[in-house]
Amino acid sequence: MRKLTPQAGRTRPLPHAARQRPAQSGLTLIGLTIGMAVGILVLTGALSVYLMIVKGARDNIQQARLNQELRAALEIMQQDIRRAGYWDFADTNTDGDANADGALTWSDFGVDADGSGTFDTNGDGATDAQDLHPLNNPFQRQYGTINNDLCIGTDSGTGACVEAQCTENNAAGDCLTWIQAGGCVTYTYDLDQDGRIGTRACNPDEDATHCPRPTGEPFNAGNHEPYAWRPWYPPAEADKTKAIAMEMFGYRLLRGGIDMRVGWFNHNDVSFGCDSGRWEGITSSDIVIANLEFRLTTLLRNANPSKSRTDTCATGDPCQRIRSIGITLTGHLAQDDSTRQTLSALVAVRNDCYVQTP
Ligand SMILES: [Ca+2]
Ligand SMILES: [Ca+2]
Ligand SMILES: [Ca+2]
Ligand SMILES: [Ca+2]
Repeated sequence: MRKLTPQAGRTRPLPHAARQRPAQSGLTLIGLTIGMAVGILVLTGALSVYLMIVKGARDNIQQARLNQELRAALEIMQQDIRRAGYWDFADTNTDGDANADGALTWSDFGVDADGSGTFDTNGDGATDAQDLHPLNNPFQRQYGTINNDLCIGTDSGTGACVEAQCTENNAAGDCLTWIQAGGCVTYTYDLDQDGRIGTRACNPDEDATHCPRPTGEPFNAGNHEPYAWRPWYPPAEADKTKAIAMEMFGYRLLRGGIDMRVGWFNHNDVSFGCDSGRWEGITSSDIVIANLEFRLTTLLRNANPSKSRTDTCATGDPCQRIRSIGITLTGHLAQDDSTRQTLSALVAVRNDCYVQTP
């Protein structure tokens, strides 16, 4: 074993220049660069994760917002459309017994100076018990071009609905079930339960200035039944031409939004359809409605108790129309087409329509 001499452990004398500078410690440039690169990588990763979380949260909020908007619109339409054809002919809120004899009869609807035709739902020129019969429900009848019954794609010029497609026939080959589909629906119901289409008649002594009224068919009875209305003006309007008739409703898709029909355009506007009247939007401009479809299914059943339900309705048979409407709604956020959502609902229309076969 070699023994270390004291000389072997002794440090060598440093060169002159090194002896002049104090010894330095720290990172080399390469180490520093690598460190920074690793740091940047870690930071970038963390930032992108953070951004992903933020974007995910924002997307969730927007999806929820869209879902909420679509659901609200669907709910409004569902609740309202199921009332289509409601008529308070039995006076359920007991405000119609005008002569206070304890019963609602045609005489409570008043009689003309000539004694007839004031309340004439079946259009036979006489006011009698027939006019309060469910078969003559004015909210399910068509008077002239005014179609009060539930109708898809209503033509305001004729009151016609879109063409129907038969999906089921009976043994005799007559149609039992048919479907009508479109982006607009109209209907009426007795919102104020006064038995008439409209919200209460004007007093007979009120002139047209205070109670503006349309003059065309079927309104030329001059604010007489089954149509009756008080003028109503939007709060900010003093203009009488802004009168709005109530109880004639509808929904339609127009320019990416859903419109609700709120009445006539003015008192000269006597039409009722998808392309006339005054409408207001019920969806916000933050969302776009790409599609709205109403799909009306009608089941026709013979209501003559001595016949089978699926028998063809012969002359004199009362025929029952049982209706339901499927509503399908597709929308997306106005600034983001990729957020698309579709919702649908089925509405059972509560008031069946009865038709006496001619
Ligand atoms: Ca009533
Ligand atoms: Ca009475
Ligand atoms: Ca009559
Ligand atoms: Ca009414």
